[in-house]
Amino acid sequence: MMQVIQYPKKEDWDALLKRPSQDFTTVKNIVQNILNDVKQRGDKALKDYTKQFDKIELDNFLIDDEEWQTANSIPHYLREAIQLSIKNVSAFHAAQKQPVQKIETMPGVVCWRKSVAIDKVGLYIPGGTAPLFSTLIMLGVPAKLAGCKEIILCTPPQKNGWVHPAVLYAAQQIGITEIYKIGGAQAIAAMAYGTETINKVYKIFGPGNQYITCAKMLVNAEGLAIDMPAGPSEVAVIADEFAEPEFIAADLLSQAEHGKDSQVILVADNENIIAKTIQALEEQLKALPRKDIAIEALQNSKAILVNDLHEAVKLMNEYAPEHLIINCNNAEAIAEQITNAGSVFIGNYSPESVGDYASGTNHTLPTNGFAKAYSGVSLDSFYKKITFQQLTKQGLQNIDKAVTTLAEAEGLQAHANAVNVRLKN
Ligand code: HSO
Ligand code: ZN
Repeated sequence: MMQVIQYPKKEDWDALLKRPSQDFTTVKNIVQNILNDVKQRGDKALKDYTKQFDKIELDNFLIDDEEWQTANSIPHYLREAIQLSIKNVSAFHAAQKQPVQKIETMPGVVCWRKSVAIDKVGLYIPGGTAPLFSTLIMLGVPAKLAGCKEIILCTPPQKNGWVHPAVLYAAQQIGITEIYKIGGAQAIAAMAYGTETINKVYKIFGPGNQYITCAKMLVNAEGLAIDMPAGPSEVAVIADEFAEPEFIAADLLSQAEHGKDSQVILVADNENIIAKTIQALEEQLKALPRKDIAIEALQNSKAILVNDLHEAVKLMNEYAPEHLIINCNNAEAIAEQITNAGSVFIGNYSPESVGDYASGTNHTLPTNGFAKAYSGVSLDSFYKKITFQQLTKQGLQNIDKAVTTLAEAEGLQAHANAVNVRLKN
C-alpha cells in the first residue's frame, strides 16, 4: 500500500519526488542490434523478428481487405464510443489551428509564420495486454487535421496474426489506411530507416515499453524527430477536507492499473482524507481485474501530508506530474497556480479517465518531470512552423542602417554588402 509521509521538510522534497531512474543498459544492446539489422536487411529482418517475438510468420505486413472487414465486428456501443471520442478530440484539436498573421514590423517589412504539416509521420500503437486504440485517436486525429500527407501506423499482430478490430475501426474512422503489423523496436527501425515496403518517416509518435522507448531514443540521437521521451504514467491528486476519498482512490487506481511502474501520488492538507483514501483503495482494489499490477504500482506510491494547500501547490509544481487532479473546495483558484503539469483536472467531477478517452484533450503527455519544460502532443506536434518575409525597396531602405551597423559591428562585411548592393543606386 501507499507509503504515508507526514510534513516533509523542503530539503527532503527532491528525494521524496524522485522518479525511479529508467535503466536502459540491459535493453540498449538488444535494441541497437535490432535497429542495425533492420537497417541492413529490411523486410527480411522484420519477418524474422515478427516470427521470433510475435510468434507469427507473415508474408505481408499490410492489412488486407479480409482483415479490414473485421473492423465491422465490434459491437455498436463500442463504435459509438469511438466516434464520440474522435468527435471531441477533433473539436479540441481543430481549434488549435492558428490563422496566418502578417506583421508589418516597420513600413515595407512584412513577416509571417505558417504552420506546415510534417509530410510523413509514423504512429506506433502498442499491442500487448491492452491494445490502446484510444492512443490511435490521440495521435491519428491531429495528424489528419494537420494535413500530414503520409501517415503510417505500426502495431504488433495479435496471436491470431490480426490487428485488434477496434484499432482497425478507429483507423477507418480517422482515415488512416496504411497499417503495418509490426511491433517492437523493429517497428521503430522500419519507420526510421525505411525498408523495401515501408517508407521512412520524418517523425515518430507513440508510447510503448522499454524497447520502444529505447529504440525511439536511439533513432532520435541519430537525428530523427520523436514526440517525446516517454516514461511510466503518472497521476497526482491534491485534496483537502472537501474531497471524496472514494473518488480519489478511484483516480489513483486508474493510473496504477496501467503498469507496475506507474507513479501515483496523493498530497493532502488533512490526515483524515489520507486515511480514508487508503481504506477506499483497499476496498476498490479487491474488484479490479488488474489488481496485481495496481498493487505493485501502489507500493512505490506516496501519500504526502502537508501543512496547507499553498505548500501542496509548491510541491506539485516541483514534481511536475503528467496528470494533476485537484479535488479541493476552491479547485479553480488552485489550478490557476499550477505552472508545471501535463494536464490538469479540476474539481470532483473531472476524473483523469475522461481525458484519457474522450473529453477532447490529448492523453500523450510529458512524464518524468518533463512537464517542467515540455507540452503534451497537440496539433502543433504535427507541424513545423516556417517563417516568411518580404520587403519592398522602401522597406529595405528603412531597415538598411540597423542591419549594416550590426553586421559591421560583428565583423561580417558580406552580410552588410547584401544590403548595400541592393541600395547602391
Ligand atoms: N493514462 C494514459 C493514457 C491511456 N489511458 C490510454 C487509458 N488508455 C496516459 O498516461
Ligand atoms: Zn490511463
